[in-house]
Amino acid sequence: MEENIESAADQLLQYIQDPDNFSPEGFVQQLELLAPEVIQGLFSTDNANRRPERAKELLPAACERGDLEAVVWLLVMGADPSVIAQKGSSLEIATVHGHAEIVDKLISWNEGALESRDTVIGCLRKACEGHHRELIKFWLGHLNNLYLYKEPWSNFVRNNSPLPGYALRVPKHCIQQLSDAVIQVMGETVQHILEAWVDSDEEEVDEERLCAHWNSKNLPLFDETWLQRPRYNTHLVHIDLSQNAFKTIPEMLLWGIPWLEYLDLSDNLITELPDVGQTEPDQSGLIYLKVTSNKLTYISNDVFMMPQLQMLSLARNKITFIGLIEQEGDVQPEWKCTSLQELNLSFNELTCLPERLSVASRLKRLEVSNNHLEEMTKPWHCPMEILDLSHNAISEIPDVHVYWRQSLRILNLSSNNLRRIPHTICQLTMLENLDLSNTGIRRLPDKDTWKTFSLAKLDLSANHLVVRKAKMRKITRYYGFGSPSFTQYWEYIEPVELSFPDYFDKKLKALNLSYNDLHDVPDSVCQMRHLQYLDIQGNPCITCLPDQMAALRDLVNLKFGSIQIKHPSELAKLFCQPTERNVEDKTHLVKQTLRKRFLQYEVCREMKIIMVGPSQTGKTELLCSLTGIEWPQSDLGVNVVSKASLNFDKKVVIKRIINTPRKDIQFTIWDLKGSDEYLVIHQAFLTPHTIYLLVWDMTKRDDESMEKLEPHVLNIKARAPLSPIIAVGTHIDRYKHNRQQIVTESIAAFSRKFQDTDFTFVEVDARPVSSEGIIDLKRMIYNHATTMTYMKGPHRYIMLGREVPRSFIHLKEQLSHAQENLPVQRQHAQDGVPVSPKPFLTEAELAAIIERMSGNFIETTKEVEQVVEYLQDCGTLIHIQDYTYKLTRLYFLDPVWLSNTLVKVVRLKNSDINEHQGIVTESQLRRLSVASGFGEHNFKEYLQLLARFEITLSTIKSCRESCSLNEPRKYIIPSALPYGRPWIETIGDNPYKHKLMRWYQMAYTPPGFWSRLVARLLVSIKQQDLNQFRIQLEHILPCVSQEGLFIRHDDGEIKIEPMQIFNDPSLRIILLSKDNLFSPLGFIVDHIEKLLKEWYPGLTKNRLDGRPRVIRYIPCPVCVQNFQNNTSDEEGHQQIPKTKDTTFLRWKS
Ligand SMILES: Nc1nc2c(ncn2[C@@H]2O[C@H](COP(=O)(O)OP(=O)(O)O)[C@@H](O)[C@H]2O)c(=O)[nH]1
Ligand SMILES: [Mg+2]
Repeated sequence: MEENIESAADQLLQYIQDPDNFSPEGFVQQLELLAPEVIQGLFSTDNANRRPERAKELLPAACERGDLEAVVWLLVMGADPSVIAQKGSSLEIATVHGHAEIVDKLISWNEGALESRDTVIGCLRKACEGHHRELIKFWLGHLNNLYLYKEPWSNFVRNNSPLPGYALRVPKHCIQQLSDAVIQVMGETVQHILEAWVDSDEEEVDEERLCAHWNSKNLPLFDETWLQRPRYNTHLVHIDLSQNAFKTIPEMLLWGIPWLEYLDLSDNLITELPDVGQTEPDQSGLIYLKVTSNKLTYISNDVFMMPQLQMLSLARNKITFIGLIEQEGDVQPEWKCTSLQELNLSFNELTCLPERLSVASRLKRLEVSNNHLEEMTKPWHCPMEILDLSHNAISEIPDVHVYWRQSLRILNLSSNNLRRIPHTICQLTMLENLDLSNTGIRRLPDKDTWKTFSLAKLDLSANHLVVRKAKMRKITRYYGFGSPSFTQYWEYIEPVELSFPDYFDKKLKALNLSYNDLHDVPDSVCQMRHLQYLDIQGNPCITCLPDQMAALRDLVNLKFGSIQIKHPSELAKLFCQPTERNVEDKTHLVKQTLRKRFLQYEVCREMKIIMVGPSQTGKTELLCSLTGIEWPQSDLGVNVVSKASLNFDKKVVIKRIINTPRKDIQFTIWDLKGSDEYLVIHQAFLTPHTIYLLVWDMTKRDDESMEKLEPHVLNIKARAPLSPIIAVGTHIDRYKHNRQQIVTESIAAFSRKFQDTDFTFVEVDARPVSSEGIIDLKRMIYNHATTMTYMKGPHRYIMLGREVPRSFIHLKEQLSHAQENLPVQRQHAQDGVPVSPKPFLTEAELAAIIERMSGNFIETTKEVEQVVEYLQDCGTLIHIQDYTYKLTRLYFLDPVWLSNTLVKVVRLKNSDINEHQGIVTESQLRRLSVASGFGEHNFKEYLQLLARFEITLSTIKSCRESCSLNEPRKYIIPSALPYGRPWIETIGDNPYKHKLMRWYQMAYTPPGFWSRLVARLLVSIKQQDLNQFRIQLEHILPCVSQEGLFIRHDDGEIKIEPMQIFNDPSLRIILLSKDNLFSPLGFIVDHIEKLLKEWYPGLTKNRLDGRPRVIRYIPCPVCVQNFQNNTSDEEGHQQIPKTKDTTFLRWKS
């Protein structure tokens, strides 16, 4: 039997020690294999002697392994947890291996273990050996429990108790607090441990500066021996002893360490600071001393004798007195704290401040709040910046401004007995933050006495300030007590206002008027444009917020607490609903509501119509028919009719749209002249949010006439792609028969030509005498006018009836007023006489007009943008949004003048322009500018205006030209470039070996395409300095015309010319080179692509059949090599489509 038991023990032990056995139930399965009597024998306590030695090893082995299951079973079976095995006790083994849950289990089985100091220390040692942080804490905790309430720790330290070597190995972070117990166990080792919290100041390089972070260590008494380490000598400059349990501190700490600069003793239980004793106070090198939150009741003069001290905080003590407790005849010694910059004595029980403080001639910050001061000490000469005297009983303030006018920034006098705002405070010119809350103030000083020009924050809460509007009150007076007869009369109640100095409007950012006696929000507050924070809560009599508060546009935090606003009624809802909204949201809502009321939005029913079309199609006739006005005496570049009502009668308005009464839409109509020279300048006038009438003569349905319509359509597409276009066919009266068929045919032809453009069609007799079809046209205009939308943010709104601030309408009226003189001005401009007033405004001039308007709300750039957009939509001014040309600075008031100015350049006689190249000099343009009434000063803008519409393009002087300084700057007028091919074909042998081509097949050639392209290329070729393409600039000889560009340089030629591909008008680039010099190609292609994108976006879209409008071909260079013949018969070669819009061509060899 015994053998069986022994072998069973061996077997189990082997099982436990075998690292390969893992399963949690493994041990139990092993037990189940054994006979019950064997198991009993293994753990039986009866005959302990018979128990085999090996059985004792089982529990320690399971502990080492960390097998909780096995440990539990062994304990249940009766294994003794206190048995000491070879490697130590089970607890120690579990601890050294870090098995916390097993330690827990073992202790719950044998709680007595914790009573034994040896066990606990032994385990702590093991935990330290194993570096198990949790277990070290665990055992330290038990050690604490053991030693609580026993001998004071200091005895241990002094008794030279043996050094437990392991303590040195305790990782620093494991010990959060040094309790009595730990210190007891560790004895002098405390020194070593404390040393672990001494860091060197890394910022100092030359000299080692040590900082002792001995805060929050639960230290009860400071022991001088702690500092006796040679390393600290002259190096320990910073000691933090805050949040410990000191009741006293040794004298040497304050006075005996000359190198100590920083000492923090806050949050201890110190009742008294040691006096200087034998040493001289001068020896102290302390710069920073903090003894807040202790139990000091009195401060001796010595603390104020430290000559180096800059910061002293004694806040949150119970100090009642500073200095000697005076007996008769005693003289208080002079203080020496001349370096002191900050002194904090708040939260004490002082009744006065000693006058000796005036030696602190560098004091910047003095905090004495929450004491019992009845008066403030006399000010003295020092750069005081921050002064906190709040929560005292001060009733008088001496003349602080005499010394601190230029320095005091923050002054807190709240919760004192001032009862009025002292005059001296109003004189503090540098004051930024003034707290006068809860000081019993009833009224403000006269607004002229204030000189606090820097004040940004003012707290006047919890006073007795009154604000009330004038009103009548009904008084009922009875004739006698209990008498039924009475008289009633009205009594006038005087208004009471708060008047703040005017500069508050620009400076003040935060104002607190809460808990006063306000019945209304003061008018003066509504003027403070920069206010961000306003507190009016606790004034229950306020029931109305004035609309003028909308002027507080920076306000983000309006605190109204529980006051109930009844007026305006829109706000009442907001105030009575218990909403979850935060203050910012609420403030925003209030501001929005008030703003809407204040701005007085008005409904705008204005629209702009622009009529375009070739000349002699009947536009001007149509204008007369629509508006009922007489034929204008002079047919101008733009015929303008403002405020036309178009007389929508019942016949017109079939579909009534709610809220849009039919009659009151006001139209501004521009009839733009359509001849070629004007076509170039149309782009200046076309704006979005406009109804376009494309007028065409229905008798002219041939291709050529249709062609003429195209540039107009393309112009609209380029400038106002979303605006509706009504195609108005005129001269319908010419067809007496077959009218319907002709109309259908015309529409079909029209649709074919402009496949991707949306039109509504109408046919009319444009002459006022007949006005046939005009009603249909009016109906269409009405429908478009009432359904046109605009985008604002992410939403779409109906244009007509949109709400516009009154100030916008004001501005419009002002500007229209200025236009009354227009006919005279136009005549002057025509005659070249300086126009006055100018028919355009600069940014500054517009701003000045806006500024002059009273009560306007156009302030931010965004609002200016909005008003300009509105004015543009109404046709009051023309503004060209173009940042590249900086034209945004100009606002044109008269379309007629603008049109005349622009067309003057286009009309330049051929003799004025350099014959071949369409080039004009700067002086010529300057003359034109003056003649247009643009004025000398605005020549730059004049040039920009011309450049923006590519009426002129500036050429930069080439290298050669710039050598001669007197050479005037030149400008190209693309539309004035000569016609014809600009080169002579090379005759005879082609000297160039290499050739590269690109083709652009285009659905149509839009107006101005060629002239713009060649002008742009010409300008940039000179600008770009072709040197970068290794082309010698000196030898460049560019020739341009309306139809092409030709450059011959040293190495070869560049040609850009029109061609035909499959009947489509196309463009061809040819580069010839002796030496494979083809880099300019990329540059040319870039220009073409850019031009297409910027001016002719319609070409970048697909045709209706899905083919691209522009197809780019790259002819195969090898085939091109062999193909020496230069004719334009490109048919009959094989196409290999390559990418979506580029096709490679391979010539048939
Ligand atoms: N019979 C007829 N003549 C028209 C019609 N529209 C215009 N006209 C005539 O065509 C000429 C040119 O008209 P106008 O309005 O000056 O064309 P605009 O250059 O487009 O402004 C004038 O003599 C008109 O009388 C029309 O619908 N029917
Ligand atoms: Mg006309």
